Amino acid sequence: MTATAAGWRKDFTWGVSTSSYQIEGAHDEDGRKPSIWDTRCRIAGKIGGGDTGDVACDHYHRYPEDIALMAGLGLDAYRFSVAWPRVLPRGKGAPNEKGLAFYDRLIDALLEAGIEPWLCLYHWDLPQALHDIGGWAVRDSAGWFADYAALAARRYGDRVKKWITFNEFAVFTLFGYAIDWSAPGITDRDTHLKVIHNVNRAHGMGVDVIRSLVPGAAIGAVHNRQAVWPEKDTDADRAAAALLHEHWNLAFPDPQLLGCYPPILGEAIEPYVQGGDMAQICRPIDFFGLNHYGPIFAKEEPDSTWGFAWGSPPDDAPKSEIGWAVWPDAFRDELIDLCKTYKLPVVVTENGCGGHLDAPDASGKVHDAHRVKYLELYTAKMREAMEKGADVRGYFVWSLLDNFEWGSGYGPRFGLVHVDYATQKRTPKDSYAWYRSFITAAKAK
Ligand code: IFM
Repeated sequence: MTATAAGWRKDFTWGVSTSSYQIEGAHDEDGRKPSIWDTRCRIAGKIGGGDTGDVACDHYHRYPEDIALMAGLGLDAYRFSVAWPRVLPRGKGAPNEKGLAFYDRLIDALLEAGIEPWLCLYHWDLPQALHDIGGWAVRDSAGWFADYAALAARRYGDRVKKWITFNEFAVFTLFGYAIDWSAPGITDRDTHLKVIHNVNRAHGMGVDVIRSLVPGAAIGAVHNRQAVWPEKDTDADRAAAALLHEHWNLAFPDPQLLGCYPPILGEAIEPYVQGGDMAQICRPIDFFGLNHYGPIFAKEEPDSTWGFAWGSPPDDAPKSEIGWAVWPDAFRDELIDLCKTYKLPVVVTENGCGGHLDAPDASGKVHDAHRVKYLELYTAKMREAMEKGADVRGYFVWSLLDNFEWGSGYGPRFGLVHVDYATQKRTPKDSYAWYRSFITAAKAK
């Protein structure tokens, strides 16, 4: 089904996304133990401003206020992630009842507000205890993940019907195991290859577990996908872009949905693939979660783990305040291409605009015209893609709140709601009002 000229499809899902480590805080409360991000935040020089997620947006205590903000938007759904080290402090073994109970409260309050919970199992906060015994680099990790998925499915499956195994496989594996931009900060080709394969196996095992334990579940995986273009029009940068494209766009969706690795990576990963693995990875799912912001650029970098590095967008390309290319046509093209390639309904699980200048003015208002403009452009292109046949079923803005932006700390702000980190005061921005009106209009037609 596609969008008609008269309006958005009636069952289209409008939502916002967040993740556990970026908003919850309460890092050592009620039995939670460290994740690899808590560890990274304690290494000097790794995070902008020396920031940590210790307190973040204090969502652990303020979730009722945050749900009221969601309700004020008129949302259908909220995508959040469970912090693995909150519910299984050592990653496996004894669950933590107090941690599990937090997500009970969150889910119940969402349902009471008429907002459907979309639960993501992994948004990068691997329990440190599991990393200490090998983490994603060892084959056992897929089983640890499946056991964690079973715990969550048994506990929440009566109320949660939308399940996501992982968020942005390529980002946390590439940045964490090949480029030292994310936890755990390893830069080793073989480790990276093992991690890619084990995370793919974990996804497949997680899908099976959720399918068997949650009747009526719709299961998806969230991939970041965007065009990868060479920084310069040279053979070397074109080769860098081709390799980054495999890592960024294909290393996870292809094995999970087509049953094979892309060619260059496939050859490198072969030594780690055992009999039966590919069938275990390629399990039927219900939707493709797309996180998309704008195209990325690659350049040759012989001294790096894979021979490529991040390039810069052309000087004259439109960019967000944080320097990311703003290219709405590429979003439309990606949506169309995705639907053709993987033949699954697509849900845009993240799209949004980062800035570092959002701040309340003298009257206390936050005028983020740059974000309103971005969202207008991107939703219009999503609509165009749907008119051209892309089967898009939902759209989630990243993010409800300004939050902890990983290695950049609290500098970049992506929220529809401004957070004053000193006082935890929430102030809806102009983009919040825009999204509320947009949703109201989309539902009215
Ligand atoms: O903050 C991140 C999120 O955790 C994953 N997707 C991109 C966002 C903005 O960088």
